[in-house]
Amino acid sequence: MRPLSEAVSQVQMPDLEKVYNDLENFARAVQGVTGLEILEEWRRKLLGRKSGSLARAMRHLGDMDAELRKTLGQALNRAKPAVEETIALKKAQLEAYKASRPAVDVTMPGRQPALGRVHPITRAAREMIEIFGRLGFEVVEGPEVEDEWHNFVALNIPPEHPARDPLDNYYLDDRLLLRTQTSTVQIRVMENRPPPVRIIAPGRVYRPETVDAGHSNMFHQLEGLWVEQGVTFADLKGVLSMFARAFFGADVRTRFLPSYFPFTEPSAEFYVSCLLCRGKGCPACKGSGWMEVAGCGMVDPNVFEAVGYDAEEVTGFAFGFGIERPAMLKYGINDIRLLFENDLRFLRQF
Ligand code: 2NL
Repeated sequence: MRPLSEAVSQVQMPDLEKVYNDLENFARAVQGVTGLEILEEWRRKLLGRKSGSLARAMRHLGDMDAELRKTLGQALNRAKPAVEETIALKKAQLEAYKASRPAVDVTMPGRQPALGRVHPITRAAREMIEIFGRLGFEVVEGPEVEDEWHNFVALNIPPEHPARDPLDNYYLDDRLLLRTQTSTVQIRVMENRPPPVRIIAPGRVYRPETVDAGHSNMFHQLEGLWVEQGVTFADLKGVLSMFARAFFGADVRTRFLPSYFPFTEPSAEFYVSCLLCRGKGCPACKGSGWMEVAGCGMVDPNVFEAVGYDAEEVTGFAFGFGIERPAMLKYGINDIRLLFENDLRFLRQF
């Protein structure tokens, strides 16, 4: 720095105040420079060919008398290499630091990972699975693209049955369709292992429905099947009643009304006391105090025959819950479409 301050003292001329100030400021600031870009700015400011302060000062020399020109010229000529040397030293220093600095600062606090959530349908399904698990039911899964045998024929749904109408199903070609219930999975299990079976089949099912607040053309079902020697309708009532108390609350009431399904005989609809009005009657239960949550019944002997089980040897019951409606009632969701739009503002609430 000595040659620079010497130079600075020698260019101290009133009409060349700027170069003096710039050089002095540079001399003061250079130790504290932390970036190559700032150093480059200084270089341009002082040494730039056209508008650097040294070059500007030089251009004044011609206007001065000989002696002043000589003194000043010498001072400016000495200042130039002094500035260059100082910049070069600082540059080397900054580059050395940059090269030696570790690439990762291990002392920096970590980034908070964005945690996802469990979708309300998944949450409801898991709760249902957990409860049936305690009752000894095993979870099975199967394909969503099915053939007519597993979706209809084996379930005792004959070719003329309205459920097979092409307008009520998503057929992919004349053989395959998207399954309309998860019974297909239970048929596959019975085809592949001998009784007893005690299984539940949760999963997506598809029906061409007009979508509104209460209907979706894709929804979730959880079907159950218990086949064993001596299983009765009383077992069915016991299992579904225990499930309802565990899932909806200990004080929920239950009832079974006669119904019809091609794959069960006898068949019933399973109701729980309305979860919103606790049975008093409200718009959600259409004033009845009851909500239907499942269909059920004793497995039809024709189904056993289709899968190769001996209907004289075993009996069984089956049931089918939708997952959306119980989930919506439990978590206070009033439009089924919210469940499938994947709007984070909705999903973050669970
Ligand atoms: C409903 C009706 C039900 C079944 C599903 C079933 C499965 C086999 C054999 C016999 Cl492998 N039945 N499943 C039985 C009765 C009703 O679901 O309305 N679900 C929402």
